[in-house]
Amino acid sequence: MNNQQISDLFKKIAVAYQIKNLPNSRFKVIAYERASEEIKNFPTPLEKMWKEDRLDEVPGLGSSMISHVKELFTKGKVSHFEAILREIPQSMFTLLSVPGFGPKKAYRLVTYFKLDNPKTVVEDIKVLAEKGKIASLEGFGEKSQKDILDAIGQFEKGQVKENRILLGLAYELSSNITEYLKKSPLVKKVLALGSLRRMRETIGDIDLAVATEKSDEVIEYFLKYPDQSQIVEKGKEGATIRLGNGRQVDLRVIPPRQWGSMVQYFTGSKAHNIQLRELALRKGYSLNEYGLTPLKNKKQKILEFDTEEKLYKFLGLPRIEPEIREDRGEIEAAIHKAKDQKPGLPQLVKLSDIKGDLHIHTSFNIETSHDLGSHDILTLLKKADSLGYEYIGISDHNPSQSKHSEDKILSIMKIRKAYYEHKKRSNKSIRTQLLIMLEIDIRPNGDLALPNQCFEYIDASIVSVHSEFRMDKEKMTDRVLKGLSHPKARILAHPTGRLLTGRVGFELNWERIFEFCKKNNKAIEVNASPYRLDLSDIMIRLAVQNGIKLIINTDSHSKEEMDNMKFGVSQARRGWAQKNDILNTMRYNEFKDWLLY
Ligand code: DGT
Ligand code: CA
Ligand code: CA
Ligand code: ZN
Repeated sequence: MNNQQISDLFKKIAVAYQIKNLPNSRFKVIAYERASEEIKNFPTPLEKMWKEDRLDEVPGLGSSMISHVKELFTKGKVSHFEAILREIPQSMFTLLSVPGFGPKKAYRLVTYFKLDNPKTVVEDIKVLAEKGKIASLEGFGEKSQKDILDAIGQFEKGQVKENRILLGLAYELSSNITEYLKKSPLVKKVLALGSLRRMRETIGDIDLAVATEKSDEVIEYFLKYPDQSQIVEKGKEGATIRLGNGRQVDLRVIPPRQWGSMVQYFTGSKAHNIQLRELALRKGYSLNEYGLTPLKNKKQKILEFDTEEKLYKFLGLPRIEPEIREDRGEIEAAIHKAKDQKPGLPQLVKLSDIKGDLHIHTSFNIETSHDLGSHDILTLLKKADSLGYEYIGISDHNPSQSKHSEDKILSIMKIRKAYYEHKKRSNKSIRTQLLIMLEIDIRPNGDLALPNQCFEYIDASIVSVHSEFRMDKEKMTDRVLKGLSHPKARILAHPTGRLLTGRVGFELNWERIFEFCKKNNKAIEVNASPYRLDLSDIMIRLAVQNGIKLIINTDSHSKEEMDNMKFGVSQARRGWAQKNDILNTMRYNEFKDWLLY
């Protein structure tokens, strides 16, 4: 079984617990849903982890789950799972892939109407709804019967509930394949396309293109990729495989002279391509992956483009950066630019513009109620130096208030400052400057979780919400603004608290937040962790339009995570952010002036 299949199985178990509704079901549901997400996003096949006796390294797997997974690999099934699933009709799981159907609704319908054929269940429900039989069911009604028919209509057009992985994982998987492909001397160029090139926060499948004159050989070589677990499709111009973890990879091969058209087409987005096709039609061509085909003069040959620049130029546009090819106004902006009118396309911020990272956790134990980092200050400073950063901010979580007296916290904070300063002085070869910061919880009443006399021992602070997410929007806004109003609170970190693996995050009144930040010179974080990417691209765009200053931070808990900066920068680019929207593109002296303001 590959990771995708195990993830699906775990999701089924979560659903089964939800339906059973036993006293402790609620916790099981949450635990299995979380594990299902983690497994789906885990880069290594669980079977390999099992063989190496490393299942305990898979996040979200508790000890009982580990024993179930072991049983799965040794016996091919799990008796505990079979017992749970026994009373649940398989047909309801089919129904769950239709948008708009949750476990309770699906279970109610299949049991009430005794629909136990997974192959016909969707059609059966449709017929019942058309006959008006569902509306009369208690708790359903006309409206919900119509919604069901609409949802099935969409399902029949091919829309299923989304099954996507995090950008961070897709990036890693695709880098490995790219590296493999580059080893073949026949491969001239390799590029990841689709949503991955556009750096969307989640990815459906991985698309890759190779430029070569020897397509057959390259396709054969691709099919021998060591982590290939299944060949889904093989043709003259490409192939599709499945990886060990179940994820699908589409490869296209193309001669270099058509490279530009091919990568443009499969970078998408679909919506962007549709707009571009309109422009082509107006010039008398149809746009496809091979080039521009003349509409009238059929004898005229197809126009080929070896670079994207040339293709865009032919259509009267400058090349548009992949991250903003979403049909969110980029083509209009590019046309304006071409006519030399404002506003044109933005000069998007680049990874190389970043001069520092202000949200990094160390292993120095200040007894917080959250997690520590796994590396010490010197290791992190060296890593920062190797990234070419002029400065970093160490933002450990504040010491736990429930476990310590104020005096104790004060003494911890003094020791911490002295320790960091000593360590920094001890290694003169590190050029990166150190800012001693702290990530402070904003408590439900808006107070910061640090006694006031302790602020003397930090340069500045990041503030963030880590508890009590379920609050009324305006109350949550009051809470955040009160926390941010402390003079040393400079940055609001992971502003919505969302997790891309399933936590929606809380709502804020953004008009009030933006107004406050502008008036009081505060910054909002773009958290680069692939699990968060918070703010989202759309919110970044809104912040930029409102003139809000942003900071891109990795929220690293290890030196390796400091490489996640690229994911934050890509989201900022997707939000049309330019260099001067991002504070940590400033040189050290300028940044320090802002921070210590
Ligand atoms: P994903 O895989 O769901 O994360 O999203 P994408 O954008 O990678 O979509 P995918 O893999 O279905 O297709 C890759 C690109 O190929 C897509 O962004 C645009 C292009 N493409 C695919 N199908 C069509 C189509 O029917 N019309 C047009 N114009 N472009 C298409
Ligand atoms: Ca794709
Ligand atoms: Ca694809
Ligand atoms: Zn943090």
